[in-house]
Amino acid sequence: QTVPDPRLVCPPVRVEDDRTGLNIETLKRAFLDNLFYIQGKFPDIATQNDYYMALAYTVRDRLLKRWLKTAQTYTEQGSRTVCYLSAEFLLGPHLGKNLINLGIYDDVQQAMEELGLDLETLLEQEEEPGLGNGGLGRLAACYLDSMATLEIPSIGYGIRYEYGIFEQDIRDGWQIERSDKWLRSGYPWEVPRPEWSVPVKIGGHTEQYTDERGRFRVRWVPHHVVMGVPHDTPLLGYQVNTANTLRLWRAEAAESFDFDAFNSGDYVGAVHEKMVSENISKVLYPNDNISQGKELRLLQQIFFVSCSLQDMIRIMEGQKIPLEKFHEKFVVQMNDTHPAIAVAELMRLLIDDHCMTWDQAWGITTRTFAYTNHTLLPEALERWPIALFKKLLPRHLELIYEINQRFLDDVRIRYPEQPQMLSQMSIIDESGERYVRMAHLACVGSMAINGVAALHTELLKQGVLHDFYEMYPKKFNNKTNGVTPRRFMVLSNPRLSRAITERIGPNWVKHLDELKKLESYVDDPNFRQEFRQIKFDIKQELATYIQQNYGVAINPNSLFDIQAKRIHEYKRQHLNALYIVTLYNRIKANPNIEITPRTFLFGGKAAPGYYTAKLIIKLINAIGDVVNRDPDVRDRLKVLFLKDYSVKFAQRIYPAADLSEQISTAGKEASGTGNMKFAMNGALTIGTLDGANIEIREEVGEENFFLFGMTADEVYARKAQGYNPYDYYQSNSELKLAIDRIASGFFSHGDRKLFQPLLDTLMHRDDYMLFADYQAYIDCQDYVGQVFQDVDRWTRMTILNVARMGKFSSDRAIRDYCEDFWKISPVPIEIEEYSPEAI
Ligand code: CBF
Repeated sequence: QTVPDPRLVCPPVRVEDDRTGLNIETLKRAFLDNLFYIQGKFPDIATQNDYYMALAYTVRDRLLKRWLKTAQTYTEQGSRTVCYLSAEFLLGPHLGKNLINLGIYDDVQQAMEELGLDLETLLEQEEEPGLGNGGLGRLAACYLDSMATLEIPSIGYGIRYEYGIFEQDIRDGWQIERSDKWLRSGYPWEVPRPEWSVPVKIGGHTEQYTDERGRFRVRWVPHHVVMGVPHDTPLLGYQVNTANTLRLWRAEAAESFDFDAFNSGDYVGAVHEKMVSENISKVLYPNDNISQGKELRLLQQIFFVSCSLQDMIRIMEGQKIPLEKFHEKFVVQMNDTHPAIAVAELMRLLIDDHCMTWDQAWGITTRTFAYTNHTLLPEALERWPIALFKKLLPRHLELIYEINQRFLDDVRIRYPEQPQMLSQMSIIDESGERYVRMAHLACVGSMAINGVAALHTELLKQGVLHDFYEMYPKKFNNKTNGVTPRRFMVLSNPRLSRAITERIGPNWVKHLDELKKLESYVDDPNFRQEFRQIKFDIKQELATYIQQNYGVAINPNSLFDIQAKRIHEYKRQHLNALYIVTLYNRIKANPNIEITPRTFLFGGKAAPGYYTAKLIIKLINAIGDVVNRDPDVRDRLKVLFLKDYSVKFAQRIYPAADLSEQISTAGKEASGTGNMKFAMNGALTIGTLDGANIEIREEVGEENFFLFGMTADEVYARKAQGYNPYDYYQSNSELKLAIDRIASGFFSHGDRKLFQPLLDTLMHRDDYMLFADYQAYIDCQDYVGQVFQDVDRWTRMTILNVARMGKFSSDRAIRDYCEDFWKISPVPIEIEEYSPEAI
């Protein structure tokens, strides 16, 4: 062991100065300092964005001490670490969350006020890193928050897309996409680490050779090499000193300039390779639950996976841990199959670069990885054409063939009389054009496989992954999703959070089960009154926002019925639309009919190439245009599509909802997490027995949940019987009227063709069985309307929903992962002067 040069040993972290101090005066001084020295502005010419940046740097400074101390502690202790590999992290804005987690939200608000600034306005300035599509990416972000809060050593690894999820605009009712330039005004939360860049090989061919010790080896001669440059973001836990790392990779050309081409006059050619390489991290694929099979996407996957695994090896080398202990040092969680190439890449690194034998490498690999499946939808299951694999990843293909051959030998032994099992389970799909099945690779290479809600895991075991379940039953387990209450309650709904803390104390923020204590306040008139008032005020704020931004007046006393999520046929936004048309038809037939006033709000993005989803957006807007201005409706119904749904906007929407629409066809939504966020904020759910809805209903009580529709088993049975949606259309007069009104061009300025593709699909195929569930949904919605009129009953139901949501904290989910198969315990980080305060 060499003794470090004393001049190079870091001094202990200093306490309470302008970069670390948390009192109001210090915060103000630090803020003005950053405005001057980082933004280069005097206060009188600074923009709101300058102020936001100065504040962000002030907060970042306070994270850095904790972050460096965390890294130092993990290094010293050689801590076992979770590496969460995800192609998406939908982080949402950092500033507010960091203020909450540092426990300085109110002080910073006051500091800003004393400087004549409004914290809310500054928070609004932040461009969120939209590096994900929806539930899967947001789940990854919630899990990183929980891991830091629970003091679990972890690194999130992903891609630093230059353009995240597109910005959505609505023009003439249609979705328009605009590129998301989230980095345009600067991103203060990250620290680039070019010194830890790593090379990633692409293309080329392999060669066999014998090394100096006479061993048979394979060498991969790539067509070219791309560099991955890490950009780190510290992620602080809630009122702890732990700040873990999110490490996102940016692609860079290995050589920025081809001098030969330049010198021979080919100026454009000289930067060609640079452009091609940098394209890898240029843009997030905007598809949720759809795999398009594009070459660039496969490049993105190998790029971030290879960078991340090489980084883990570098960390081990730095900590002088022998590589044989890789699986003891790291557990690598694969967020869906997007990182599943990691199984082959780790084998390659261990065998080709680190001279391990096959058996040694396979032993390590299969004790390192775990795989979370997030969907049953066939169109989302990833498979890559062999030809593409061979072109981009020739060495990986060889390794996959070898993994497959050995795996199929096991299958043969296990099922000697069932040769069909070989083709069914093979990692290579040979039924037509040959493909690599990524889910099969993930299952074979992992020690644990989980679904994300109880039903989903059961359906995986019975369906898509049934053969693997039979072969490896012990690998399978369920981990119902959860969400972080710090962002989705404390930050997004401060008034409700304060009201809760006043009753039951502050511990619920870290131990969400404690919300149970609220049950004893369910009959307390003061609490009920305050609970109602909070909801009303938030609805009124949203109404003002809508008036200002959409020019539509909505009634804050009406029932706010909200469906906010990606637009997808299986999520059935169009079933919701059919109810709106049904209500409208009833009003037209009898303008004096008694109905509960409702405001229907929708939000969500459609994949740019998903025509039907875009047509559903158009339909909602078209219905809104007519309903919102029909005098017969007399403001009893309002329909609005709120554009550019994002994490920031979601935080505003959840607290304003009375009713949360979770109406997917049973068996299609793996879990859902919006369902949890709405319910935590006191919305009641109308939903099917799908995904985590089932568990939410179990927790909150069936009398506090509006259930309708077929079960997953009934869906399969109805399909097997031969489902004919047209029969429903003909036999249900309200359904027929609704469809006919849309078909007549009533909502489309007389254009009968516009919605015909959507209606034809419904009437003749209806893959997602809207018609079969229509009547149950209508009846249930009518019942919701009645219950809403009974204010006491409704309030009671909403309080009980909040009180019983403890299970759905991402802290619970992370604890389950830790105990079950990550086998990781907390590593507390000591920083002397920090004393956590209650919120
Ligand atoms: O598990 C997180 C979420 O992932 C999805 O969004 C996905 O992209 N596969 C699912 O559709 C959700 O049901 C699930 O909650």
